[in-house]
Amino acid sequence: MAPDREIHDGDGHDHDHNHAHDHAGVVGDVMPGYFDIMETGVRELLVEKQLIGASEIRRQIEVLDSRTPALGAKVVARAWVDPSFRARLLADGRAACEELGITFYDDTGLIVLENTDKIHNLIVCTLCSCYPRPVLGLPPDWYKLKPYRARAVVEPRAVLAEFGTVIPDDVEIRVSDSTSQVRYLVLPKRPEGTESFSEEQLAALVTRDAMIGVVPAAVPGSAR
Ligand SMILES: [Co+2]
Repeated sequence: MAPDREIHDGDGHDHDHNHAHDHAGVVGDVMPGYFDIMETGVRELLVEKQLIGASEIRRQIEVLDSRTPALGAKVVARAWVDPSFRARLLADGRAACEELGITFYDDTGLIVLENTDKIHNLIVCTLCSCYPRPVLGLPPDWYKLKPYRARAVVEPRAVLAEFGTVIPDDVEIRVSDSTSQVRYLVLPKRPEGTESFSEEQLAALVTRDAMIGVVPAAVPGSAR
C-alpha cells in the first residue's frame, strides 16, 4: 500500500478527494516532489474536513519562522556557564531546552552531542533534511542537498576541511544521522579566552554552523 493511500485512509471513512487535479499552479513550473504532493494533499484534506483552518496553518508557519539559531546559541551558552544545566542538557536535550522556555511544537526528541578534545560531532540527515528546527529554525540549503548528505558520512574529515575546519588526526569524528523522531544539536567546545565572558557574550560566539558541527564556536575577536 502506498503511503499516500495509507494517509488518506487514516480517518477510516471513504471519500472521493481526487488527487488527479493539478497542483502546478501553486509551485509554478517545477514538478512537485513526493513530499510537496503529500503536504498539499494532507493540508487540503485537513482544511476540507474542517480539522484545521487556513489561519491555524498561518499561525504555525509564524511559529516556525520565529525559530532562529539564537535559541540554540542561548542553550549552548547556558550549558557553558552552568554545569548542572549542561548535565541535564546532555541527559535530555528536549527537557533542558524546555526549561529555557523553548517549546517543541512537534514530537521530536533532541539529543545534544558534546564536542571534546577527543571527539568532534557532525550532524546530517542522510535521508532528507531532518534538523533540530525548534532550536535552530530552518536548515541551510547545503544541509538539504545530496553532496553534503552523502559525503558527510563517507568522508566527514574532507567535508569539514571544505568548511575550513581541520580536525586533528587524533580527534575522532562522529557523524550522527538525524531521523524524523530524533534530532541532534552539537554542543561546541567553549572557546579559550572566554573565562570572563557573560552568557550573552558567549551566545554571540555560537553560530548555526557550530551547532551542526561543521565549524567550531567562534574565537573571540575573530571576524567569523
Ligand atoms: Co530527514
